[in-house]
Amino acid sequence: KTQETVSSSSGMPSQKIKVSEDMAPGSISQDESDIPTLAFPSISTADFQFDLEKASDVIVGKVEEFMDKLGNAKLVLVDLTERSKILSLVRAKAAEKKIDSKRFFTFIGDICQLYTKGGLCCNVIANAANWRLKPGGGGVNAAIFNAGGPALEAATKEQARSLLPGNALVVPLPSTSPLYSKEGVTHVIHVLGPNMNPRRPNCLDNDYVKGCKVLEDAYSSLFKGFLSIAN
Ligand code: AR6
Repeated sequence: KTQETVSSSSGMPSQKIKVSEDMAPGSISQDESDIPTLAFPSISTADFQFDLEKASDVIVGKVEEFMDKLGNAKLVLVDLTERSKILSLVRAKAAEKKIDSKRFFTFIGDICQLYTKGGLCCNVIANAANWRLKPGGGGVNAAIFNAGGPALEAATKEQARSLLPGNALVVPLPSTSPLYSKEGVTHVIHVLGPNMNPRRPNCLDNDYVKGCKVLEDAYSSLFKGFLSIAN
């Protein structure tokens, strides 16, 4: 028996997510979790102060580029509130380009609780990281490291100690991490985007030629990383 419809938000057709009523709390239905799904936040557009119009062009452009490599895998852009400007911009531009809304859509919710609060199974989540790959610092990075617990921190350290702008790092999540056991997340992909905030390291001083290139590289690395797990 299935119930519950979670609407992604207005603009694009809403996603229907099946949640089985007789499932054990916290367990994940087989059919949904079989489909490789990457949930990602909009890289660089909050603390790193990247222009939203430009970022939305980069996101939709990169999604379009990776669409035919995806197979049955899905990409989901996530933000916390329905007032999210980046989600509206991306939805409008994706609709204009007629991007398949079953394989790319937006979703409102905490990226750390997509399954338990939103009924959306995502086996991979992306993080808008800092160059030291350290927990804290606010934003989605603090939330993901917090939810992932010490197991995520240790697994990240095993892979690398730092990240260059435009790069992504795939971290397999140990099953001891609550993100794995509660949310069904098997991998976290840390991504370092371009920074336009003068109070953060490597500020690009409004150089959007460089900035857009670095953001494009960041999404390419993220989607390639995801495909390496999905395929
Ligand atoms: N779930 C979903 N989306 C979120 C969440 C969440 N829990 N929290 C924030 N967002 P930001 P950046 C959205 O600032 O601009 C950190 O301190 C948010 O609304 O997290 O790349 C790091 O340590 C926005 O759309 O990342 C870095 O130093 C998006 O996630 C720096 O901030 C990204 O916002 C990175 O800055």
